[in-house]
Amino acid sequence: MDKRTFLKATAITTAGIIINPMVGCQQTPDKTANDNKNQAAETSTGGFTLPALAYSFDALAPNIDAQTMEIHHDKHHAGYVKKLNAAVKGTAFEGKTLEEIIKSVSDKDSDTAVRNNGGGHFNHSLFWSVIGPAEASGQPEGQLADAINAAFGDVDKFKEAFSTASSSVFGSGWAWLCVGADKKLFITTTPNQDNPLMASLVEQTGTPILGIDVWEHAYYLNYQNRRGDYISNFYNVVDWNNVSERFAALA
Ligand code: MN3
Repeated sequence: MDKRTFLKATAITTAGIIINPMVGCQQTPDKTANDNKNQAAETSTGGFTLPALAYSFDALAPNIDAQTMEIHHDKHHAGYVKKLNAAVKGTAFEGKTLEEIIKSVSDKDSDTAVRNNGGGHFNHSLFWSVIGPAEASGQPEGQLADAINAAFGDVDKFKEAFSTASSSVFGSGWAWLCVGADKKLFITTTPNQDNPLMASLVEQTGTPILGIDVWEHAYYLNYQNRRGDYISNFYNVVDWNNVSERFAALA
């Protein structure tokens, strides 16, 4: 499928959710102001939808292959969205925004489905928007570059620390670059589909501005057991403009 066909095919799923994960997300050509309005209405009634990718499935190859992108987005992420909609029905979460849900889930058994699928929807929405074609990847600049230098020494040292954190996740989970309440950057990891905004579940609460999915489904088709290679190639497709916008929005 070429890019044009892809965009057309996915336009009907365009979500443009109006919370953090999509800040600065590139819009597809088919996107209209009306989509935003519809999404706001849907979000307020718990009708969460799968956000379209701003690039084609093969746009990140060879760093992330097309088949992985397609299955990851169309099957895994779509599954979280569907199950989240079912899970919130008739609960106190119904009618809340995704961010409100993420911030308020607890470790109670009754929250498990919302925690896993709400986290899955939030985390993947963020993930698709902080990655993109390698040729547009860029480097951290401006305020974000200053904050990275202050927190980690320099960009290479940040990457080293982020890679170490990503590699250390046992089983399925995520590594994150977060902004804390003090506006300083820190790196953390979460198991499964937990997120650093889940204040009652994590040791250090923060707003993620970059995340890497280290579930095997994110890399296994191309990299098999070589998680380390997937992590090193991830930096080739980080959309630093998006990450910088996220940081600037919080500063
Ligand atoms: Mn995933």
